[in-house]
Amino acid sequence: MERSIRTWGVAGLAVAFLVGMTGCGDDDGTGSATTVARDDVEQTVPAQDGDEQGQDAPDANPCAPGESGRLGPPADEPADDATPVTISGSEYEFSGQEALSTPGEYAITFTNTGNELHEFVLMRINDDETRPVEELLTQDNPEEFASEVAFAFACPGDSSDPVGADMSEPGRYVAVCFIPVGSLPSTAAEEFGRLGPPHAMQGMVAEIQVG
Ligand SMILES: [Cu+2]
Repeated sequence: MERSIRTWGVAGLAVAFLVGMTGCGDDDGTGSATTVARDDVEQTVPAQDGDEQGQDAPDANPCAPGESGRLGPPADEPADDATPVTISGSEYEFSGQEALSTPGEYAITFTNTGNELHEFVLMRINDDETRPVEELLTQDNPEEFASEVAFAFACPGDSSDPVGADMSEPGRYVAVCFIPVGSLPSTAAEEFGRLGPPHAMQGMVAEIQVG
């Protein structure tokens, strides 16, 4: 599957969240949500420009009362014979990802058991990439060493629709959450650009060896 990588790397981590949010703002979600290519992201939100990030805040908090509870483009439908798996996210860790260690097609339901907003970004790391995940997280060129496999998002106490994840190719996969620390359903949209570091920096990242 060819999909743009939302973002990667410390400098642009919060951008992943903001890009997704912008795509599902105050419209009705009829196909206008898009995945923004890295170059576009960098143009929109210059790295090292923290004072300016507030101006790129999303139109709406997806978990505020009356909002959709959804983030980003519609999920890829799972294959009919995909194995259902539930992954949980909370502050600040994933659980249940061991169920993904066998090569195959999965239908992943992401459940948020925490108090903050959480996302499940699943990437496959290229076979020729040997650096540890901790080091890869500091890079800002993820398209050169990884590709996106699946994306899901859930508000506190809620679950995503099942999303298809083709993990039939053995290798190193990584699940990561880029949502900034302090993201609550009550957080005003304009505050998202001024919140803490991404959850990944607090440990919400899990390497999954498949095969
Ligand atoms: Cu998170």
